Amino acid sequence: MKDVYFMERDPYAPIRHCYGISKILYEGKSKFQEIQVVESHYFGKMLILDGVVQFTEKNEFFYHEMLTHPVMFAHKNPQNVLIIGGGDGGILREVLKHQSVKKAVLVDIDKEVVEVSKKFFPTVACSMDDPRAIILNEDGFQYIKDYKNEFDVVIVDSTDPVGFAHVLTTEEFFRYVFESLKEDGMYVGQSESLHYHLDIVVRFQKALKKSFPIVDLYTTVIPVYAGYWWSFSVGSKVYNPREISREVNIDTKFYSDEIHKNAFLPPNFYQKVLNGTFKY
Ligand code: AG3
Repeated sequence: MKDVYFMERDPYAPIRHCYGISKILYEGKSKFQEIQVVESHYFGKMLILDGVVQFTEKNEFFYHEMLTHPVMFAHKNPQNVLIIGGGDGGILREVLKHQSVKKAVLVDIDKEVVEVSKKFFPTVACSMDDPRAIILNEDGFQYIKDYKNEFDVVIVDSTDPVGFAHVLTTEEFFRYVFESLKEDGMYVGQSESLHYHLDIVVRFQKALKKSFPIVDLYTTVIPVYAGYWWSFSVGSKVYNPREISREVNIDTKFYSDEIHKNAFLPPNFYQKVLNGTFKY
């Protein structure tokens, strides 16, 4: 395979990313989506769902650490954590680094993502056998409806909000998330690119504000996601997501207390972008 490229099509924006690859390691179709694993020259193995790169071996830790730790460290004592999506296990690995965690439930609709990740990405799916982890293959939207006042933190690690993942960005879903959280609970979800998907980010934030008294947004650089500059949306009942409430005492590659503080956008810019007075 000389000069062979995998081309990713962004589901919304007229953007194409191309990656030189040496091998297709797996191609399959689950009940929900197409699953591919390819070996790329620069980023190592990549997991691709419905044609969109989810993570790469080389830099998955940026996303997994940044979706997990800001909220986990803003919360004073996260013990019971729910992960919706995230069937590859990357978020679970990061959540279980926190000693306060007694139970982490991972609910991913697609069992095949879990199986493929265990086979091809052992360093990502490495915590599935932890005694504190419960792995369920169910619909997260239906699952969360049955829980009230149960979780300290809910993390949604979903694919782009098209197709079956769209429901995880609706006002109705955020109401269920709010109700499933304890009185000081926090929610975080990946909320797309501030460059190419600004309308989604704005819609996401507005929907969260309908349920949560504290809503914020932070970003980090992810070179394999369209726009590179990726956003994460937080809903909180009590804690200020910008403030770290415990010592950062876990082993991370990227996340630190300084990164945490700098990840949140200065209010001026952030408010203008989200209320539409700063357009670019
Ligand atoms: N889930 C979010 C990937 C979003 C990529 N979207 C895009 N490039 N348009 C990643 C799952 C990793 N556990």
